[in-house]
Amino acid sequence: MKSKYIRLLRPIAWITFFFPFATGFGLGITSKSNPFHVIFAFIAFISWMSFSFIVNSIADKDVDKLHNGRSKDMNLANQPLVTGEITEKKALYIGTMFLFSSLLFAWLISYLFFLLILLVDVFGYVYSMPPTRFKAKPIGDILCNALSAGVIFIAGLSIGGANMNPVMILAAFIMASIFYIPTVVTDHEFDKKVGLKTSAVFFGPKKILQAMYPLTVVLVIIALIIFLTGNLELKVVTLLIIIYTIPSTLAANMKLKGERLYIHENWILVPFALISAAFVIYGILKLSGLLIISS
Ligand code: GPP
Ligand code: MG
Repeated sequence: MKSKYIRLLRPIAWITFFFPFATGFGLGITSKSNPFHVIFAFIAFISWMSFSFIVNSIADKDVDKLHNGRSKDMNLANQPLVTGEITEKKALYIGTMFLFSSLLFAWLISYLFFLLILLVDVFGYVYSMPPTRFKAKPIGDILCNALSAGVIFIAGLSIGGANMNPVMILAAFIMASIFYIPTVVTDHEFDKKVGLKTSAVFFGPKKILQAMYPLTVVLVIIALIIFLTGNLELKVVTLLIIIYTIPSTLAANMKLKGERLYIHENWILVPFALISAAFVIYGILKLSGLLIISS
């Protein structure tokens, strides 16, 4: 089994948020950007994710012990807080360190980056912890995740500061809402069993998956606006968004049999990881001056 710290932090599950962050980084960076800011930003991102997932494992301890391993990056029943390998007090201590680390490194970049990281830290906390615990509130779960993805996309963009396009930011938020839906549906069976009133439990898997259709229509309209008005980089990105989102929405809706969505988590994690890696490489090439994009 993986180390207890890896099971506490769940880095594989970060991919869903790394995707908007890496995309923002790749689009926002220029050859004039400060390489140290890039390093600090990645440390701030890792610290934010670590903080959010530690808070989540503390808040979910009593439900995670009932998990059967289905449709997740790991069997949550093996979390070190459930098995007793890490105490809640120690987890809280490590979590607090990561919170400070996220804010410290963000502060070293810019005032805006600091505010954005502070905001996603707050989202990470209110998503999992009572009294808000938005993860167990219909719509609250989707909004909290989509807003976090939107804000971390802005943070990624802001490292270099190029392409800070409000319409593109809106597209990122809507795309995150769309892709969060299948993940909450694959969790439906377990969440219902343990009494978590997520959007999928409240509205039912079929209805919530169908909500992907109007959201995809709105996203395509926004993407077309960006395509017609934006620079070459944004044109390519919006084309990719359209090519990727339409089949995903159709496939997710087709793969529901009864109340169970037959989608393996890798169906989202692998493409997200590959696209993120491509944007990180693209960003590094731009930063190093090897790739010059004229806008
Ligand atoms: C997993 O949530 C935890 C996160 C997505 C971190 C939250 C961070 C935000 C900034 C919103 P979960 O408890 O719903 O899923 P799982 O059952 O996989 O732990
Ligand atoms: Mg959890």
